[in-house]
Amino acid sequence: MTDITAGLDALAIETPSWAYGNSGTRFKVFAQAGVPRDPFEKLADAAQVHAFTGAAPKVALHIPWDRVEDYAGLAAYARERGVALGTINANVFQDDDYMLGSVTNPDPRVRRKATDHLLECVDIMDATGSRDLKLWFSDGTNYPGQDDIRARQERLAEALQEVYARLGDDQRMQLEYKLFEPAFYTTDVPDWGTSLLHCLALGPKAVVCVDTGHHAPGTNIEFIVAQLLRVGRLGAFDFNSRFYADDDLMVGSADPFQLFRIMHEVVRGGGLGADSEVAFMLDQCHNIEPKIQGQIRSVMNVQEATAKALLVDTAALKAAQDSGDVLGANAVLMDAYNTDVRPLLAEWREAKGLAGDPIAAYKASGYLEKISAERVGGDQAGWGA
Ligand code: LRH
Ligand code: MN
Ligand code: MN
Repeated sequence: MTDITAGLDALAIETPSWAYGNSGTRFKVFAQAGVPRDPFEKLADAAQVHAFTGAAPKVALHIPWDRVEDYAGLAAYARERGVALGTINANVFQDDDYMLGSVTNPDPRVRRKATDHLLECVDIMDATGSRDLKLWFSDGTNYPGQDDIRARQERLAEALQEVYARLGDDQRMQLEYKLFEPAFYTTDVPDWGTSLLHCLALGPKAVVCVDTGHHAPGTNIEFIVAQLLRVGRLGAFDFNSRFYADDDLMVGSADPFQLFRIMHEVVRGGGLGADSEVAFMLDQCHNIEPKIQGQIRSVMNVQEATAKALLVDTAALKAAQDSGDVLGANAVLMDAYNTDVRPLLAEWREAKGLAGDPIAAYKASGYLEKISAERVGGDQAGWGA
């Protein structure tokens, strides 16, 4: 139990500010009562997730969705509510200028504008005390011949180099990849290999972000996790679930077994613990589910997968593996996965003075009723903004 307790204590999940606002698909954004009207209210909601789970102490921002005058003030506001500001997510995908790309655009003026935004995000990190800058580029092409694939890589490398040089000693750059969408023929950072190549060229402060929804169906994500941990370049997760593509559903909802397998590799590779530098972030869009409750559920799902991974009898697993006992090794892993860890997690929470059932406690708190009455006219998600 002690190892499991220590492992769970070490698990700090970062929730995304954009999950608290209204969001939707390209077909419809469904407005919900009580959604935040500004970044401060998003932080207040994120603080509720931490208050009820004890496991979500950080909140990631997305710029410009969370643009404010005074970022140090925003960080202070977060601290007053018991949370801290985490990763700064840059946004170079929602401007008319970026139709043909941002940092890989053939037009140097557009590239300059995009790179300047990334540099501005580092200024914001200085003010908020954030360690990580997360970069995801929607850049790519839709048709063969549309642009020079290799030239786009050179432009990307140049922009990344400029931003990397601006990072402080304790700051990092996370390069997120995504197979496709919105570009459908080539994407400039489509996979972990491309991301890793750029990171290796940049230096140790550049690390890969694995968004679990950004792969081809059937991709073995835990293999990628194991590889990146081996070379010290797994910077972060953007956790979510998918049935088809980048569905952004609650993590652990579509495939809890995959989440367990990923967390098993994280534990195996030293990605969880006091000296780990892996950021565990959620990147979800709650379209039809209540926002705060959806985040609480996701945090609980990650905790459950982690507790199961921590339960793996590593000595028995190694003995079975070393002796070529295929079924025995598989059984060790499945024993852990098939354990009901909910009582153990309730105990872990109660030992911290929290309710054993965070969802029930949150629902009973009346917070949703309170914000629904107080907040009128909230509509800034990210996607709609
Ligand atoms: C892109 C992405 C990226 C963005 C977020 C809103 O699909 O995963 O992380 O910043 O969605
Ligand atoms: Mn993401
Ligand atoms: Mn995504």
